[in-house]
Amino acid sequence: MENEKDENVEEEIKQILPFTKDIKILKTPKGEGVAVIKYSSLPASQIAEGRTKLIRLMIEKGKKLIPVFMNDSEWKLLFESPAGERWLESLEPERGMLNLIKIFKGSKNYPKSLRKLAVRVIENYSGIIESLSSDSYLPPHMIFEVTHRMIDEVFEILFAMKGVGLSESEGGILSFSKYFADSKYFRADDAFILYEMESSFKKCKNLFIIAGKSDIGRDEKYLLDKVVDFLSRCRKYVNEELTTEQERKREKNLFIGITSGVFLIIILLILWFWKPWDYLKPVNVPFAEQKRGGISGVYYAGKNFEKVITQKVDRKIRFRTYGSPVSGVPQDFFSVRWKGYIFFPDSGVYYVCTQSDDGVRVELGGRKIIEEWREKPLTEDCGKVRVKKGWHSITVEYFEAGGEATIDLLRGKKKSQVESVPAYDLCCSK
Ligand SMILES: [Ca+2]
Repeated sequence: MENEKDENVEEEIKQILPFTKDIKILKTPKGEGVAVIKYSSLPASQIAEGRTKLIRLMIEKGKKLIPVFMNDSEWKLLFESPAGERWLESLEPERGMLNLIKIFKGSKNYPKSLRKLAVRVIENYSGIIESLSSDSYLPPHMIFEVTHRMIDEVFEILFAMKGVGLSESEGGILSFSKYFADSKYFRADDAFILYEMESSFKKCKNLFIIAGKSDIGRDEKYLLDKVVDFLSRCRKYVNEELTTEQERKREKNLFIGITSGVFLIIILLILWFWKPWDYLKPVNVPFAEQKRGGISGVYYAGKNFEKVITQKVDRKIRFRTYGSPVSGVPQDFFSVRWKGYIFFPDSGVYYVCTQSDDGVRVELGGRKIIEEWREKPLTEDCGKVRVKKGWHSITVEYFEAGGEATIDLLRGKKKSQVESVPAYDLCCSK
């Protein structure tokens, strides 16, 4: 007989909620029921709408059946895991409502499943109350009747978490402050919500009987808001209370891991852009201060330093000629090697460039920065360097094949603003 009735209810639920994949009706000790409804992924608004319709139908038919919605994984957890089995057992009349909290509190194996179920139940209730309070179709006393029942159940959950049944606790609901007053989530007067609910129910029901209808007034609206606020605090409390030390530790470690990972990435990014290892360090040449003003160059016959012709100090590494740059050097097929020091007045990024016809190569601080050792028309070639302020060793090699012979050593902080390196920043003259 009972089963037959349940089947009818299941059919009705399926008609109202076409997205339902499965239904199980669970009886509670008070002879009421929870309809656990498995749903497909659907927008929250559609679920809320379906839920409102369903509750309305249940109330109209005088059935005290609270719908609880669960997705596939929650459904699986509830009906296919040992954790779920015990939850279902706890709904048996002789076991007491939601004793599950007590059962799981002692078991270290399912803290997460328990927490999820308890939080889910409270969230569902909260959603139901919110949709009921905006439903002008239902008489308020019916809304308060359902809300009262759900709040009652939530108190059962809270008390069960303290290891006591609400009905067996001394003082019943009045002992609420004894157990929960020290929690940051609750106030001593939270327990009075039940009484307020009761008196609102009576008031609205009397009005309904006398006038044939009643509306939700400002007081009732305020009470329902208060209930939703209370449920939100309950959810936080349950979530925190049922998180084990181990889980907290794991979360903390994860947080530390992520934070230090992010920190490391930031450090790496800073290093990547700053490149401190990339800076050329200056050389210690104390004589350079007195001997600055030019750089020594050796001039050769032949494109590849075949025969020394002369050595002299040039004020700049710079000439442009169709003839011989220095007397005795042939006008074509010669080469020059300047070797000495160059001064950088600031630390930072510099462009060191040559304008040359023909080939050129430049070594700065032992690092090759320009290598264009080939016959070519006049072109500018640059190397980008990071230097520390001070003197740095430099070697500039150049050759001329035929025609025009040009070399100029330039420097600047921007590539578009390089200028010939002045004699003052070259070393060494005699
Ligand atoms: Ca040439």
